[in-house]
Amino acid sequence: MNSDAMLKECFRWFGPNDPVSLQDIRQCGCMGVFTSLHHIPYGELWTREEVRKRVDQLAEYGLEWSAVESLPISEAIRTRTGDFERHLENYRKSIENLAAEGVPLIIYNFMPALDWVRTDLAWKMPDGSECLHFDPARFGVFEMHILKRPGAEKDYTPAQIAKAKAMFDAMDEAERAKFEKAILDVFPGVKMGVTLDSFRAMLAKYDGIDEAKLREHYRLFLEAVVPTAERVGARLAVHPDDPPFPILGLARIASTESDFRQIVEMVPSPANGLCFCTGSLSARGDNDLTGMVQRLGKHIHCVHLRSVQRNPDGTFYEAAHMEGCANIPAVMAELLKLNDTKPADAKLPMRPDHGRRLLDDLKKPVNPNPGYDCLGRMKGLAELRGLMHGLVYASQNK
Ligand code: DNO
Repeated sequence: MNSDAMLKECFRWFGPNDPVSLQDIRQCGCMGVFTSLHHIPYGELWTREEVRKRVDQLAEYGLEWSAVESLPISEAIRTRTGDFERHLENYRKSIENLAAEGVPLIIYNFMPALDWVRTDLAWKMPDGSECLHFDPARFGVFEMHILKRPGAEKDYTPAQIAKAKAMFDAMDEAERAKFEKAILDVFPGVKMGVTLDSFRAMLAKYDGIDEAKLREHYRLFLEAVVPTAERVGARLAVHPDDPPFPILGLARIASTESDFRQIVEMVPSPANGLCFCTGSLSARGDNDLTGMVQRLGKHIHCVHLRSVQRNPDGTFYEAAHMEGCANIPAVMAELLKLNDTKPADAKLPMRPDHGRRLLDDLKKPVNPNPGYDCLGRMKGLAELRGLMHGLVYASQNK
């Protein structure tokens, strides 16, 4: 194995409004970014011109557009209602336009209603840094006592139900209102300022869409877009559910190895692949990360690296990149072996996912993109880069 086996080092970039600039990203030692055209509404067309503008903007800083994250799938497509045929046509055209401009790798997710979910975006660690945190009981307060979703109790353990009740009972009216807003505001997949009623309406769109139905919609989506992707040499990569278990009664179909197996077998094609996100996947103890790389490797198109610390009560927080429950050195060793076998035009790009908020970032205005401050990710990337160099060196000097 030589240095060609190293994953391509990238950062996520949220576009011109991202407080972390392209120059910052360049200085962190990245060769590319994962980014999206965030100004284009979900379902609408990405024209060649808009894509080229972004490619040129990145090139000014010597950066490539390593992966599109994401080319979002509209709720109409997921639920197969309203404008979904037109959105699918736009999706195909956008894939063509991206490929034509030299951007063939496209990440998306198939999570209903919401992208990733946490209950606290600024969880204080003993060293004063902050990270993202999920507490099922806290979420339960919201779901069982504020949203009052019928049947929500079924998703909780008796201990979590009791804890949620105690937390709710201890709050007065003002605290409850504050709590409701805090939870609604931390749904990163939702525009800030959503009300409880509009949130209920979002969820209602999925009434009657159980796991089997959602899988069917997903298959129909893949059948509609994968042939186009294959024809133009694009590669689609599905991001795992985050967290990888059911929430809010919504179906989950991209959480486990067997889910991913079904996804790649549903519409077999080199264009139908995976974004391997160790952070999302490691929030479940039964996901064998190294085994997944070994067994699903040929379908993996790109990588997100981070780790979470799971606790016995079901809470988890985002650990530092080399800490927590995911064995990142072991996963990295497998990823390097895998990448070594990939052709030059399909080498895996990776980005250190969510970092801690630490050092000077704590003194700056809160980043609108939780988890995406610069310094924590720079630390993560530095550790991952060192790990890759060490593993390559060790393989050459056995
Ligand atoms: C969180 C990210 C996700 C991911 C999307 C892909 O930080 O990993 O938001 O970008 O789910 O569509």
